[in-house]
Order: sequence, then structure tokens, then C-alpha cells
Amino acid sequence: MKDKRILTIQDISCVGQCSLTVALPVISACGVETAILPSSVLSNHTAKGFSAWTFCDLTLEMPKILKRWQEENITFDAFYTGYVSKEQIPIILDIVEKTAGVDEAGNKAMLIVDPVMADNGLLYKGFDDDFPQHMLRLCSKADVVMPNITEAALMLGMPYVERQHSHEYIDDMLRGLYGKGARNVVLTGVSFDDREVGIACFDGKSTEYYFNERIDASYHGTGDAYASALTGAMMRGKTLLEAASIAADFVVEAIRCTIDDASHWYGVKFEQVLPYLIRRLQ
Ligand code: PXL
Repeated sequence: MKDKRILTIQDISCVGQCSLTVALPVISACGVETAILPSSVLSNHTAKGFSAWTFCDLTLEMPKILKRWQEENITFDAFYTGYVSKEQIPIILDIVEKTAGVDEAGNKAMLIVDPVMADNGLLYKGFDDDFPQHMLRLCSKADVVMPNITEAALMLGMPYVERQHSHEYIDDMLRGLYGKGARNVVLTGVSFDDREVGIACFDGKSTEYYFNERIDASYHGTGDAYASALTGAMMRGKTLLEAASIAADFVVEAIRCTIDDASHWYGVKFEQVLPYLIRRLQ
């Protein structure tokens, strides 16, 4: 298989083990060339634990960077987007349209969207209430979307249920996002009982599940580690379900590495389990 180059678009949170500081090492460790387009630069992430942050918006840089890439005839084999603003969504769609490569079999570069905006029933700080509808527009063009339960609920106007979920609730989310145009939906944080938590994958025909034992701890940045590993594994030729399962196991390993260290509250020690991820791809 020809080597692939991916473009990932999300923020740089300088400290806090999320977004680009996770995506770049994880996808690179998967053996996939990773180009980056930072959507903004923050001193640290905006989630629990940090009381404030600096924020430098890079929206105006994005069309300039695109123009330069076009002058160089640069194309990408896939796109993976994370934490972005509503103003950046039309620019991202333009970048995808203008720099999508086509592989030997004639397939156009995939768009993988992690609709990063919310968790635990709430939008992240800095996002307006209308943001989910903007993000839905990006998801509707995607080959793969991977929302958590909160993000899917917000985009579809459904109630947020923490757990346990009914099969009908999960099915409505999968079919709802598929119905809006997403070609494959990977829903994270699915839980039918207190014992296990996992993912549901829907390709428009069948739903497949993958579960791990629930660990009673929640860490910031696990969504980014998950999305990055899934993206890297897919680029390495794994099927969506294989990639989704490998990514879930990778995140569980990263949490296990972190759980005994109370001083490490701001993210997971994914670096220590990169060898595990690499082994799973062999
Ligand atoms: O992990 C998602 C994320 C990414 N980037 C920034 C964030 C968050 C979640 O809070 O604050 C800046």
C-alpha cells in the first residue's frame, strides 16, 4: 500500500495533553505522515482543573496557508478535524475540496470528523449554543464521525442520558447522524449496563459494538487520543470496527497508566502506551 499523508486540523493546547499534542505523536507512531493545521493556540486546555487560558485564533491564517499549499500542488490522503470554531468550518470544507488527493483505486481522501465541543452533558467553555448546528454541517460531509453521547445529543436535539443507554437511544443517535449525511458513525461512551463502556459503529446497514470494562475515572484528552488512534489505524488499512476497537483498547491502557498518579490530573499518559498501539497495528 502507498504511504499515506494525513492533514489534521485542531488547536494547539500548549500544555494539557489534548488536540494536536496528542494527534501528531499518535498518528505519527502509527507510521503515518501527519501534516498539521493549527486552528488556534492556547496556553492550556479549557477543561476542569485550569482556571484560565490564553487564546490566539488562527482563522485568518488558514486561507493563506491553503493558497500556499495549492501553489505547491500539495494534496492529502485523509483529513481529521477536532477542536475548531464555527467560522473555521466553511474554510475547512474549502481546504478538503481543494487539497483532497485520490488514491490508486480512485477513492477520494477521507474526511474524519471528531465533533469536539462537549462532554458530560455540557458544551465546552467558549462554544455558543448554536455551535452544534454548525458542527453538524461538517459532520454531514464526513466519511467518519465520532461523537461522544453529549455531542451526538446536542447535534440531533436529543436529551442527554449519562448511562445506562437503551438500544433505542443509541440506534436513534447512529441513524440520526447517518441520516444527516455522515457515511459512518462511531459513537463513544455507549453503556448498556454499569459494568462496561464502549463504542457503537454504524455504516448505514449494520451496527457493531465493542466494549471494555468500565474504569471509574474520567480524564481530559481521552477523546483526542481515541480519535487519533482510530484515524492512524484506519490509515494503516484496518477496517472501521478494527480501528475503533484498537483505539478503545489504547485509551484504556493510557488510563491504566495514569490512574495511580494523582498529580497527573490534566490528561492521560498516552506516550507510555504508544508501543502497545504500534504492536496492535502489526
Ligand atoms: O480535548 C478536547 C479539547 C481540545 N482543545 C481544547 C479544549 C478541549 C476540551 O476541553 O479545551 C482547547
